Amino acid sequence: MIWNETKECMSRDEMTALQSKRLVKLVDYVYHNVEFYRKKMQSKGLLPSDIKGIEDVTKLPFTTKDDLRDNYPFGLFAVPNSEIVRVHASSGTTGKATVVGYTRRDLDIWAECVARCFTMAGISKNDIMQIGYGYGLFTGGLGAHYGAEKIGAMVVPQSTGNSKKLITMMLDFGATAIACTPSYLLHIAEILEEENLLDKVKLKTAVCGAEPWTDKMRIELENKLHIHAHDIYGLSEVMGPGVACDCEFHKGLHVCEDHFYPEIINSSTMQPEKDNVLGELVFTTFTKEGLPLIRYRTKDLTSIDHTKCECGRTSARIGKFKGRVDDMLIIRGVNVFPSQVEAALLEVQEILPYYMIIVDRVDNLDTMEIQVEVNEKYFADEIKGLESLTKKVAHTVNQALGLNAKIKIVEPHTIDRADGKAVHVIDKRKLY
Ligand code: DLL
Repeated sequence: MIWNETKECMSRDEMTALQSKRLVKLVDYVYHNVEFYRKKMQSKGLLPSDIKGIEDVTKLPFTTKDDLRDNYPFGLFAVPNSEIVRVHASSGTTGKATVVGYTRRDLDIWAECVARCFTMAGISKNDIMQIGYGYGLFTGGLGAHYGAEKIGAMVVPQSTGNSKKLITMMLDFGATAIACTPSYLLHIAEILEEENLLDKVKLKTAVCGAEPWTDKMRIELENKLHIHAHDIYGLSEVMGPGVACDCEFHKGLHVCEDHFYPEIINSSTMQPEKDNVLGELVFTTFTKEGLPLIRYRTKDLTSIDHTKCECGRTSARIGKFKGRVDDMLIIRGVNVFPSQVEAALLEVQEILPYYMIIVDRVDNLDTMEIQVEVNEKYFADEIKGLESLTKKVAHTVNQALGLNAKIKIVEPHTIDRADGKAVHVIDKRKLY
């Protein structure tokens, strides 16, 4: 069985009719079950009956990550906690997590969407699939896992952090498919090459996402490992992986449009953009019960194309991502906001709030160095204590971000004072 190909191959008119029906139902649902949306709609003088079809979506208010944070942890849930069977979380702009909740039906739909993406990438029940995304609060591991199980693949829940074991099992089990971040797969490919193991690999397909990557990087991975590599997109607020994926033609990522309505807006005017014009991607979730979202601003920059794809699918396609509207960095698949780093640094009294985050990619793995100024008082008489201060800062940053960073303590007044908007990040990776 091909997962929901029938739905994906609906004509545009049929899709629009389904989306209209689902939007009307969704608006009624959130109005009656989420105080936040009821108030937002009331403040715009909107009633559910004002939304008659998908063409009315632009009348609805936007939702942002800040809204989720302000309603931390469960304030935007539309069902009682007893109906939520799982939560995930990702970083918020100030260090407070963004918590997302799923009902049993949400999890079923999520698995179906991921199964659809993996099927699009050519994966089937005959595959042995390693899941190399982190399992835990991050949606990557468990999200990919249940999608792969749904299509009946033999799933190896590898998670991240032990490349050696992953490679051993890849070879011993004869793994034919893998899901992980593209940079992690490049890292794995590099090790395989160094150890002369490339010809022992049975891998045929990789489904990579959670971070931006270029077509050039895809082709490099494909050539090195002799595989087909596909791009999978998603975000925890909307669901997790499986919101969109590219087919064998790699001409954009097909959106699971019957569940997630994509819009591209101009983030200055907040008005919708036409097809093929770059703007901010916005999603409305049609079928989510636990955390339904109306016009969620992803901050991801891309464009949309509603024409039929060469593969025959009629679903809207979003282009490869061109960056973000905000300053979020994605480092080894982990979302990092400079403000989180700043908040962590401010906890250490010996240092000053002047810092620079330098991100690079070494051996295909992201690295992060944080240069931070030490307080003059400590610098003068505590040079010998710098090592322990470095450790202290590293620990504080690790606790806040869940990531290791190299800390470099520098003398007072080393870091440039900004004339205008402070620059806190130097990103040396060539991702876009
Ligand atoms: O990264 C979900 C995911 C897991 C997607 C595994 C794909 C595979 P978050 O941690 O909430 O969720 O981060 C979401 O990551 O807004 C994008 O900026 C970025 N992102 C995700 N997939 C892609 C991709 C997961 N294929 C944020 N290309 C999003 C570019 C991506 N950026």
